[in-house]
Amino acid sequence: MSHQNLETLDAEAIREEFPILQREFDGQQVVYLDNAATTQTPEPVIDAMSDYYREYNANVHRGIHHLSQEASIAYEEAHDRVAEFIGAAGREEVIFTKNTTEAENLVAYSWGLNELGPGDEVVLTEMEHHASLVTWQQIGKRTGADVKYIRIDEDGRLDMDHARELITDDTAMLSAVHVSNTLGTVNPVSELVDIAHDHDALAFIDGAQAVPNRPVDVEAIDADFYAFSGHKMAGPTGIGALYGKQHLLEAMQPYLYGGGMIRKVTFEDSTWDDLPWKFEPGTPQIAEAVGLVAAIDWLEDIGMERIRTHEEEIARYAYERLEAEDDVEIYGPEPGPDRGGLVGFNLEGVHAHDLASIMNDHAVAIRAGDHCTQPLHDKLGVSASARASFYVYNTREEVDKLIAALDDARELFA
Ligand code: C6P
Repeated sequence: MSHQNLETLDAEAIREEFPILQREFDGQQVVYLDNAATTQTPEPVIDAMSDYYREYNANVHRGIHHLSQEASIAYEEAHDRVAEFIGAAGREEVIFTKNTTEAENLVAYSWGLNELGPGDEVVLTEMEHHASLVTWQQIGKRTGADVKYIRIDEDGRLDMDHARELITDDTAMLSAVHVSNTLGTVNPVSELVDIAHDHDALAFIDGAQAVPNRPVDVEAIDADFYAFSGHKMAGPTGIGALYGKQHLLEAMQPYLYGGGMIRKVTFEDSTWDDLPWKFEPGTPQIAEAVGLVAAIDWLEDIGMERIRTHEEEIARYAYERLEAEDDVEIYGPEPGPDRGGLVGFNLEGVHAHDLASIMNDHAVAIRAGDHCTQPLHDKLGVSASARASFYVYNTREEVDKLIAALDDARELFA
């Protein structure tokens, strides 16, 4: 199905490409509002992966038979497609990882363990996901580097004056989320990267919640590293990507060792293959790479700008409906260009887990908990929050179902 002839995004038509969205629980069609955790998969992506297993499944890089050649070409070219999608110079700058978390660890272990020491500082934000927060915290403990956090203000935006204060010549690495998975805040990442570069620090941007739903150009942002996950962008689980500037990746030690990443091995020593293979040891995620390419093709056919607009609209509608409820507290900035497609909130007197459970009785899937941002929840003064997160296929009617279910929660718990 081509989406190009539609002036605005037609969520109803798009839904038809997702068999899972037709599922019913107790006679109610599922309302899937947990897209920041993982998105659903459209037929073309499922078909691409199934075609791979039906038609050209083989190991890559090492075979000279037809099947291996086809699989190798598909796998290698997947790097080119991802590079093009995010504005990287070429496949050398795109390393496939398991997910965003592994991409964070790759840089933290490969670069951080070797380059950081006492006196160095790693600057994070208070809204970091545990994927970067826990990782850099541990690397800090092992290297003696200090970890500092840029404050958020009352609206859930970064305090940029504090950022300018905190990032100094002692800063070696800045790591920041592009879009917060808890507050929905879209951070001014180019500005953050510029501040880091003014002090000769490197900048890692966590794009897990950005790449799925807005155009991202890593060169325009000028990030040194940028990471995202396939499963949050209509693609498969098990694959994510780390973008890194070529000269930095070239200077870094491999993170994992084994076959497929070496050039020459003797009993005494080994040398490494070219980028990106140097960072991709062992049999990689071949079917998943094929699925990721299909997801990118599918998203680009809709248009990333239209996806952003749609998400902003749905999130604005959800925000306004929730804001109209006196007993609902919403976290993060007001709707606008610096708020992404999710709304985190709490209903007074009802624990977020109980709320999610009531929603589930209505087949409305939301997430409740700390969303892997425990320190941020401490800062907000709550142990958990509920979160509705949207994607291309969500509609206003689905938001209405979420709002309607609030009454049940009040009756039962408040
Ligand atoms: N956030 C959520 O429900 P992985 O799990 O490696 O694909 O992504 C980790 C990650 C990193 N950064 C951000 C900003 C994220 O939101 C996530 C994943 C999910 O919010 C699971 S906690």
